[in-house]
Amino acid sequence: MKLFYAATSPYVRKVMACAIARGIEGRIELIPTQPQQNPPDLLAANPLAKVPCLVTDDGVGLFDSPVICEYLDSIGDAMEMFPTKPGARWRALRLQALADGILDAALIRRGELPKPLDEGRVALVERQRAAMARALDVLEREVPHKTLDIGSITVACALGYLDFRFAAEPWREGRPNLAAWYAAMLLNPCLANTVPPPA
Ligand SMILES: N[C@@H](CCC(=O)N[C@@H](CS)C(=O)NCC(=O)O)C(=O)O
Repeated sequence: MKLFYAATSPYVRKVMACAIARGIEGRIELIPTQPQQNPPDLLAANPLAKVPCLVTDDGVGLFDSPVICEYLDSIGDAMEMFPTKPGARWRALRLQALADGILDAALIRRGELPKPLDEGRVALVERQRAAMARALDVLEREVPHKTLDIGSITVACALGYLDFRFAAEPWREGRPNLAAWYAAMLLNPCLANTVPPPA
């Protein structure tokens, strides 16, 4: 398998954390990629020109991160990242969606940074900021489970991204339960070994 990869992408981190948790990271060849430059081999595998994109041994290009992570769950026989029992499954998928939503909002905000902040952009940035804050408040009230699965891994990757790119907005303030949960989660090798490089 080949993974179009950018070291700073939180979605790539999700994929690598799942691969490590399942003990199959050695089967993935990493292809460093700058998606904004539209490299032809990435476009051939993912017309959306985004990372992560996994090319299976059969040559199928898979995207986006939820699909790739679920595919990795079908390989090998280690602990599943996508629980099958309904209660645990919906809990994990809901958390994944919430944390992916934090990341999506954070990336929109970063994309707006270099542009002149006219009224429309101020409103857009504020809407994304508020969505992130509300989602973090939900996580503080409903602290995730400590078991490793796609839900807890995605939340940890989202919080790590906030530390990496939004250090000026300390999410731990007023959220002691979530902060303690995150510190404990970072002891897992799949998260400890995928921390983003220094900004
Ligand atoms: N929903 C996608 C998001 C992927 C994504 O936005 N990746 C960013 C890097 S963090 C990217 O490749 N951006 C390139 C672009 O939008 O041109 C996923 O979960 O994989």
